[in-house]
Amino acid sequence: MSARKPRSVANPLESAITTPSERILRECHSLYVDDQNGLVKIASSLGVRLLPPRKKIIVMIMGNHSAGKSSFINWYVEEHIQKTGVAIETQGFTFITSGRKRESLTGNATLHLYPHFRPLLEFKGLMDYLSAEISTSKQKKFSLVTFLDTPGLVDGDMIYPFDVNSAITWLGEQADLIFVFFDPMGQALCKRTLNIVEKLSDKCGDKLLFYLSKADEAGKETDRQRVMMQIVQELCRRPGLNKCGFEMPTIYIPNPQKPSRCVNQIDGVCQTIEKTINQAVQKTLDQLEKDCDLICSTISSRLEQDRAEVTYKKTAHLYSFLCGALGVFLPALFILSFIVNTFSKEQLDELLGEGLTRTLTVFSGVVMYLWEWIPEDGQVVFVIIFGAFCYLLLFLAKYFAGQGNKTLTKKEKRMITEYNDYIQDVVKTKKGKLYEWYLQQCAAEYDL
Ligand SMILES: Nc1nc2c(ncn2[C@@H]2O[C@H](COP(=O)(O)OP(=O)(O)O)[C@@H](O)[C@H]2O)c(=O)[nH]1
Ligand SMILES: [Mg+2]
Repeated sequence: MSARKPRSVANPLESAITTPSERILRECHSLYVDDQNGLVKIASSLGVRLLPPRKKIIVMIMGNHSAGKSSFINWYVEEHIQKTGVAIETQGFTFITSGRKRESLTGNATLHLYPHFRPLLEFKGLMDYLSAEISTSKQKKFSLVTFLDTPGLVDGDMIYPFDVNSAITWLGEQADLIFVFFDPMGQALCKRTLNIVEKLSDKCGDKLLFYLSKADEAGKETDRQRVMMQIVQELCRRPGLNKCGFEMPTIYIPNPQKPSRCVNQIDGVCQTIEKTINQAVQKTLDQLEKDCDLICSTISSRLEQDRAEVTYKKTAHLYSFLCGALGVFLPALFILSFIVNTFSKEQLDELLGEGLTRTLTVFSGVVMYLWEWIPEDGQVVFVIIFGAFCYLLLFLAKYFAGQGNKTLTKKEKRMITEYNDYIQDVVKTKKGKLYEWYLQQCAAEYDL
């Protein structure tokens, strides 16, 4: 029996299929989420919150009911994932993404997969209309794209089970690209679509792209031109959208059974997606650099602060020691002087020896001299004040001892220094390599 080769994650077949962009994004992501040395974990130990970068871009497709949104996604993925048809098929939001195994997820599972989208919970009633479809397809750039299919929009009496306008607007803000599909049939000028587009263009106009979908159904070239003019005019009439000069490529799903002479710019859509992926790779690498710098500067300021804290604490401890020593020494000397005074010189010589006796008698003499100098009726007051003064000294000693914030332990200091080294030596080097790789890929693409 021949032994089978063990399956490894990075088998040559898989690395041949994955594109450089995909690998760069994946490696960046793992630099953030690594269990041991992940940047998210390092940053959080320093009190800094980092979000791991996304591994894919999000393309939201919106438009009228029956504009061909779901059909476009199926065409891109080359698999019949989304139901299509003239009936209102897509009532909710569906994430369509690639994975190891074909799966359909419910709302809660979808949020688990996309934690960035947890705020969707605040849209009442939406959870029942949220789902995800995972496909094993690797067609085109699908392994780097998550499509977001949105409810078909219609005007009039249609009641949506949630606030569809705000939900689409919010999701559009999260997306990297927003495609708005207008179809040439009567529905083209749905008011609800225009209202949402107007809102989105205000907040994220740069990622908003318009397409005339199902262009093969528009009839003759002149009819298509008329439809386009009509849509563009309607768009320009909106105060929030009056930048005009809209570009509106015409696209349709190629159908070999029904060849059409109409120009199909659907490949341009794929190129737009690809361009956005490349921008995302670059953004992710730039963010990685920024996050590394943020962590390193946090570490150096933390160490700096710790050094200052240590110096401050040392001074405070010195004061504490001085006050404590005085607070004990002064009353001890005072009491000792009285005790010494009750003995005769011979008794002391015998008890303590000559040297010590001489020192003690000098001290005791000074204290007794000062004591006698105080008028008799003031002596009680003096003892009270003296006692209070010594108490104050002890109090100050305690106060200084408690001064200063917690400083870093040796272990903590070693750990954050190691983090710093790890980021400088490992992460930044890796980032440099990934960047080079990215540039090589760009160069290769232009060469072709
Ligand atoms: N002729 C033509 N029909 C299309 C095209 N795209 C979609 N359709 C048809 O239009 C109908 C609605 O499409 P669908 O994708 O469900 O639209 P959605 O409501 O926007 O998701 C379906 O019957 C599709 O077969 C296209 O490019 N050309
Ligand atoms: Mg649909």
